[in-house]
Amino acid sequence: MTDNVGRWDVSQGGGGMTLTWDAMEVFLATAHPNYQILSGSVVEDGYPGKVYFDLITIGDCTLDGHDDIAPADGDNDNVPDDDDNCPTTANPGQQDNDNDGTGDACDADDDNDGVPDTTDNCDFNANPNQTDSDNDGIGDACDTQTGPPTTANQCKNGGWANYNVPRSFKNQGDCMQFVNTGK
Ligand SMILES: [Ca+2]
Ligand SMILES: [Ca+2]
Ligand SMILES: [Ca+2]
Ligand SMILES: [Ca+2]
Repeated sequence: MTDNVGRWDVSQGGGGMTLTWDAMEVFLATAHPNYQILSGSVVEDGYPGKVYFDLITIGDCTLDGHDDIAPADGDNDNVPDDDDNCPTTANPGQQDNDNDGTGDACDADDDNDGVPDTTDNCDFNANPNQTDSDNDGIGDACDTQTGPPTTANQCKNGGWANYNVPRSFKNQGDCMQFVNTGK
């Protein structure tokens, strides 16, 4: 991770430093040997005896004011707690199917349909009615293969349209014909 740092007061390095990029590198490398300086530039802020260093990019740290503070990351997934949609569950990808701000890894209802993931027959497709026309445990909303119908009732009330296995049906009669004849 890299973080852009707006200002870094180098007067604390002993004051009166030579105002060169090389000197800045030496100062930062001494004060923070674990940090890799990726790029930067020197600016003069106009205060006598003080020099500020603008727009430093430093690897693997955040510099906050005059202190280096690594952001808290309770689950060690490299997403700081403040930005993490599951701060106590490692989820580096931060996937959030329903965009409710709670990551899939810690969201008990990933599609916000009111049916908890533990019982939802389509936990990434909102289907509060849980309709499962072919009773295979996969809801119609996410079932790529629904069928075949086995009873006439399954064809009625528009049910025929739910099926695509072994084929789609043109209408209720077509569906009932399949139930009765297998064709
Ligand atoms: Ca984290
Ligand atoms: Ca979510
Ligand atoms: Ca759900
Ligand atoms: Ca199904």
